[in-house]
Amino acid sequence: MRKPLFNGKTRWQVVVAGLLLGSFLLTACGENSPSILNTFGPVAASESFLFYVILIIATIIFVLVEGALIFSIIRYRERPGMPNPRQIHGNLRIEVLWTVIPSIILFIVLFFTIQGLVNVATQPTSSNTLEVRAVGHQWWWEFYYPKYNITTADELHAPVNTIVQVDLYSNNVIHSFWVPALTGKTDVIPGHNNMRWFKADATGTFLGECAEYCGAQHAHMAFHAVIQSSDDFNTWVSTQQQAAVTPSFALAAQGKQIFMGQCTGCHGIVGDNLKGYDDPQVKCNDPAIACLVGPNLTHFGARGLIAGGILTNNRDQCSPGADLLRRCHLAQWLKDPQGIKPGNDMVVNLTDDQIQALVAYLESLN
Ligand code: HEC
Ligand SMILES: [Cu+2]
Repeated sequence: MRKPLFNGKTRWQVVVAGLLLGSFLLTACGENSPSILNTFGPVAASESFLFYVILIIATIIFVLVEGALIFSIIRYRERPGMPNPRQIHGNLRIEVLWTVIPSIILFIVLFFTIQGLVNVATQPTSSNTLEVRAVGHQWWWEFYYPKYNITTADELHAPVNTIVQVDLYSNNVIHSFWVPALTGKTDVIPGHNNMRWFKADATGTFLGECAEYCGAQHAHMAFHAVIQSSDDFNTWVSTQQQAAVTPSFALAAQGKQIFMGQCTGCHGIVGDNLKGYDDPQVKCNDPAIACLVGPNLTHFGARGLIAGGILTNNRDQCSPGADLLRRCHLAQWLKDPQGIKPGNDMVVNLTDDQIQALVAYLESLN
């Protein structure tokens, strides 16, 4: 007799280890992680519909085929003294059937696929389409609104129930624009300006990510799609159109001075080193213009994320104090951007006092 692969005790150990390892498969199912199946707009909905169509068809085929296989293995297994089964090689009827049936099934899948492609590709014409240019940098997203002439980073704001046309630009490597709850991935290719549209059915903040490997910090190139009521969106736009506020207290004024001395090589603040959003350096997506390396910080204090979402902007923890570096993410970023996001383009060397002042200034920029 053959020896069993595992004896009783080891078999249990294998089962337990298998269950524990298998549970890793489910660890990505956190409540807050975005899912292509939990959709908030027609583009993502049509993509997840296609997923279900294929899943259902594939499941039916799997059950039928595997069922027939298992049935045959058991029912027609070899028993002592059984003759050879009847040979059906070259049976025309069976050959035709198992060519025609799969073809029909594939045509059904093709039909839904083409329908989905058309749905996703055809941007509905609407008089109040919002145009946004999304620029993929290494490693953060910049959003420029041609109609309003404003630029921001890390947050794509848009009104609910509005067609949003996203023009995709890169002047470096290929990125991919993806907001799982709102729209599937579209490549962002240097020199080839792709376009993606979406519409959100509900207000809320949805996570976006870069979906094409673009370098060491590719995984930290996230953004928020902030979907607002049209009133809230209009308020946001008019706030963004303002120049940065003048510092209202001494520490912030000191921060502004440090910004002017050490940060303007890479960052812009309208009212400080930029005259307005008309400044050519703002329209960074035009490859003909040598643009600024870092995000526009004019209204940094109002943003929720820092540097492609590697940190949240927890400004309520950023009031001045001795333990600032322990509480405030912005202070941590300014202290050691290379430690937090190795390889990114920001290199600074600041004293803790300078950080206090810069945090006071930047977080005051609503
Ligand atoms: C050599 C260029 C460079 C210099 C100098 C520089 N930065 Fe940056 N900064 C960047 C880049 C690039 C990023 C984005 C990094 C990323 O996400 O990969 C960034 C990100 C930031 C962010 C996060 C912005 C956001 O919207 O996510 C803040 C805040 C910031 N820098 C502040 C400063 C301050 C204050 C100074 C001056 C003391 C400074 N930086 C100097 C290049 C620079
Ligand atoms: Cu990227």
